[in-house]
Amino acid sequence: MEEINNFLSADECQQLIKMIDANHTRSSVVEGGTDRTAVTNHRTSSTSNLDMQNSLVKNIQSRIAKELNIELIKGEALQGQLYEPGQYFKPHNDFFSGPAYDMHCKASGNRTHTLMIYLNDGFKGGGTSFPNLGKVVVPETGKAIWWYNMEDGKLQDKYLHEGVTVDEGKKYIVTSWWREKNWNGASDEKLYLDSQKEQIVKKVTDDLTKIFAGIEVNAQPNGAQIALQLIQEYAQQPDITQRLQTDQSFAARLEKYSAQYTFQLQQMQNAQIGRLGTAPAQMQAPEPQQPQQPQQPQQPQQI
Ligand SMILES: O=C(O)CCC(=O)C(=O)O
Repeated sequence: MEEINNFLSADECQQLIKMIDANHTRSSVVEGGTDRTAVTNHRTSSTSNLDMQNSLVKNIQSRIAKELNIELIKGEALQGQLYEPGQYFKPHNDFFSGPAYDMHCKASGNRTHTLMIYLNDGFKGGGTSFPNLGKVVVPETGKAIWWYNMEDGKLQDKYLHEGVTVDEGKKYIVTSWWREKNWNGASDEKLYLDSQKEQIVKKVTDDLTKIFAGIEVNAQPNGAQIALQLIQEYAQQPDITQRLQTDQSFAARLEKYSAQYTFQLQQMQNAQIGRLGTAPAQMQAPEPQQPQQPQQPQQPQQI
């Protein structure tokens, strides 16, 4: 792991803090062993998606690429993170594995490097702990640290890290992740959905048969785009259109099923731009009772 003092000036840090203050929402993680992004007790901070058109943000992204000796196009959009008193990010790795890899890496590849920058200091607690290295980095305004999430093509567990609880004051950082290939989140998602399509079509077709037969069913945890298209095509069939007009409970079952997918689609879009909403009945992402000490490959990953 490398530490670079004064990677940003105090003035640059202040400007970024202002951007984060102006726009942040509760951070999310990919739930361990799944492809789902959710707000959980594993990470209680807030995230701000920085405006990649802003000249300062652009300039910082270029300086990071230079520092890491990596092509600019491989960088994900920069994020700011804010920790208020009592907030933390439990131990995690930044690379994706298992279903989360399928969801987020099919086009862009995995995360090879992480660089984070402390925008302030003077708060209590809030260091960055690397338990496998036996090291805790003390935040200092403008300091950057970076490490490899992959070396020689292999995922590196040694950089497991934790944002330790902030006891007093506020902690602001910027996080920056870099990929094996050109970063393209939309293509990652599309390739994933294509691979899931056959399975989703079968499941939704089965669900629609059940709804027709009077059975209430809930949406599957993914595949919203495909499902909504199938539902629309289904509802436009003349016999179904007619039954929807005359059978209210059938219409209600189909409407509820469809609304769950609409919500899911919004959640996916919101996760990409850093906002999360409240699920309709049956769709609430479960908060784990007790955050577990993460173990490979069940570790949550941030997104
Ligand atoms: O807040 C920290 O010190 C660590 C942040 C972190 O682990 C992350 O955002 O990935």
